[in-house]
Amino acid sequence: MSGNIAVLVGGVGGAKLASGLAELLPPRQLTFIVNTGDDFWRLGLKICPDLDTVMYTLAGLVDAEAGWGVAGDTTAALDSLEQLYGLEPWFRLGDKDLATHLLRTQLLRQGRTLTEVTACLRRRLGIGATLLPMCDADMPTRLDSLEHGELGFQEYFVKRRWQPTVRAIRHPNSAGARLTPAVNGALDEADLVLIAPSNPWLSIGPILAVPGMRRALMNLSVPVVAVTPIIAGAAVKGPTAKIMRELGLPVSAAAVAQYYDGLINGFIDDCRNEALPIAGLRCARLNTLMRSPEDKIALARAGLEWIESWTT
Ligand code: FO1
Repeated sequence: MSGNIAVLVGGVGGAKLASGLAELLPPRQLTFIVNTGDDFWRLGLKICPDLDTVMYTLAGLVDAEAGWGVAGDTTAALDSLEQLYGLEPWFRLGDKDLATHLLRTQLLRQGRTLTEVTACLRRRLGIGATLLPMCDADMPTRLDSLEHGELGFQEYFVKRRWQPTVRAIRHPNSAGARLTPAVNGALDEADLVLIAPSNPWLSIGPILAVPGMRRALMNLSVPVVAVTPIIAGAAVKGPTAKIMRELGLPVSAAAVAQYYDGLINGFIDDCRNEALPIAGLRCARLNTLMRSPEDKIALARAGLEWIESWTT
């Protein structure tokens, strides 16, 4: 695939496809537009989980088992906070991971934007692909739960292990967010936009909620293709299927394609799902279950070849 590819991506699932693409394509062709709705301040540090998952994955540093944090990390600082000061360590910050949060927080406090800070971090890690936060403003995802009312993302996802029943997902600060020149430029220069198999409602939804993002995508004249996060009626990992049920949706790839309706003109479904007859939507049926580095590369290659088959 020649040309520039912009990828909308959230956490763990999306990072797998990101690494497959990065193995396949020259880094200058790749721009990842990453969800920052999971971001929050912890111990005075700005934590950006999805940016860090993609960054650590592309740098070969990620704890592949967990899908986040740094492989082989220790928790001496966190253990001291608990043992010396009684701090409940519900959010596990590793010692090596802390280096990222310390430097990012310092650079932000110097007045740099999250876009500038992210560029600095990924360059120092030797990552050639471009990594962009979906916006520079804080735009935290909030969830209305049946049992506990409104929850912050990490309280829902980590502290309460995504068990609360989700009634609605909100982005209360979206009015203060704007498309950055970097995101606008990446979309303008894209020859293809991919929506990675991240949680559509929790990870891609916040990106689409940035004012102007949907319009920018709809104005593109290049393919916009989503990859299913649902395989055989279930999510590979995390609360996607549970949230779909709680939002009253069928747990199906078709419901995901419907969520992206109007934004996408192609859909990469999984070969294990039953056929996905959606009028006007080109659909491929590939192995989207990425259990090994080879699977990630194979999906990236097969997906790009399929897209090329109807665009050149
Ligand atoms: N996820 C967990 O389930 N437990 C944790 O303690 C945890 C800590 C953590 C620290 C830094 C970071 O970048 C991510 C971390 N995550 C943790 C993952 C994170 O909550 C999720 O990856 C995203 O927010 C959802 O995609």
